[in-house]
Amino acid sequence: MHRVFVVGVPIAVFAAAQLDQHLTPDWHPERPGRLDASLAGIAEAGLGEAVAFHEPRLATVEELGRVHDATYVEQLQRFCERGGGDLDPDTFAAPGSWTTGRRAAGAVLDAVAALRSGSCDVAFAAGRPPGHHAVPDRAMGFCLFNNVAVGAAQLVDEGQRVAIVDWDVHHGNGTQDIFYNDPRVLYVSTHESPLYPGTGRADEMGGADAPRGNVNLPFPAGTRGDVYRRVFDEVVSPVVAEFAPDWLFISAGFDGHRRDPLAGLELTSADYADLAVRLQALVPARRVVVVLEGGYDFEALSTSTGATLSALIGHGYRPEEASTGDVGLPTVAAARQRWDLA
Ligand code: OKP
Ligand code: ZN
Repeated sequence: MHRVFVVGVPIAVFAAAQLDQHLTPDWHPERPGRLDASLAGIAEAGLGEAVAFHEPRLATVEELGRVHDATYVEQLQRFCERGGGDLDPDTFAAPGSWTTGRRAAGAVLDAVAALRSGSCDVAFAAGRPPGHHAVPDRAMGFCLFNNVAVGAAQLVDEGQRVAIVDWDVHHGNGTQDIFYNDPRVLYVSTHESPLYPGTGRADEMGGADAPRGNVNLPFPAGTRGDVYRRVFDEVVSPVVAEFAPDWLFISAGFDGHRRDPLAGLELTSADYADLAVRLQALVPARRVVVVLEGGYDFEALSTSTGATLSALIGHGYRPEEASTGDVGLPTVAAARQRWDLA
């Protein structure tokens, strides 16, 4: 098939060396080097020619204010300016975290703008720290600002319908909270359970104004790609299709990979590629924004980033095989019932 690109290249990546100014303690899994590992996977996938790299801008205080309380944003700025420190037992702010955090959110806004202008087919916002645990008034679980929510909120303010599919191994409690009662945003999370942060029960299906707007799919440790493909085919795809979003954000953490040290799912990079293709089919062309969340094994970050982006532009880079197995199958059956898809 012949494809025409008006201007630019298939993949726009928003990432920058400055994102490593969010310095974390030596032992911390969310560390500088994660982005290099993720981006290295793009080269290993042979996508060099297909990718343009851009330095992301800083989200403004006003843009952050679409999802965060003004007092929290101000407090975080002052905390960083005074040298930073612990925000909770595993969330840190360094002096550079104020700009780094705003840049990670800005990367999502830039990604949306690039897709809109037609300068790319797929956009990847490769920021750190991740964002999906951050709630309106507080940092949490390595996250300072809810990057994906900042991007979604901007589109919602413009009247667009947005689906956020969060395949990070952890439940995105912050994203869920922010949009729980918002009928213009569908939030779907596959996650390992039990696991940090302990939220994400299947019976949380949306607030009074958005009664089918929140889909939680908790899976046991040991779940593999076959079961994820099934739940995407049998639950995620029909529910997202029914919602009919204009845009789809992937909260793309790669910590469900079998190599990841923080969790127990057993996905491979090829599994992520398969999931990405399924999601891309649910929105018009040039409306998929891939947002990096977690992922703490460098090799898994590389292969999974490469395989995911490759799949989204129709290349077949699969450095590992898809994984198979039945663990977690009951979650799929239960979700089909719950969502009237039986
Ligand atoms: C961030 B993201 C128990 C361990 C807490 C926090 C994990 C945050 C993951 N104190 N671990 O979703 O990848
Ligand atoms: Zn995670």
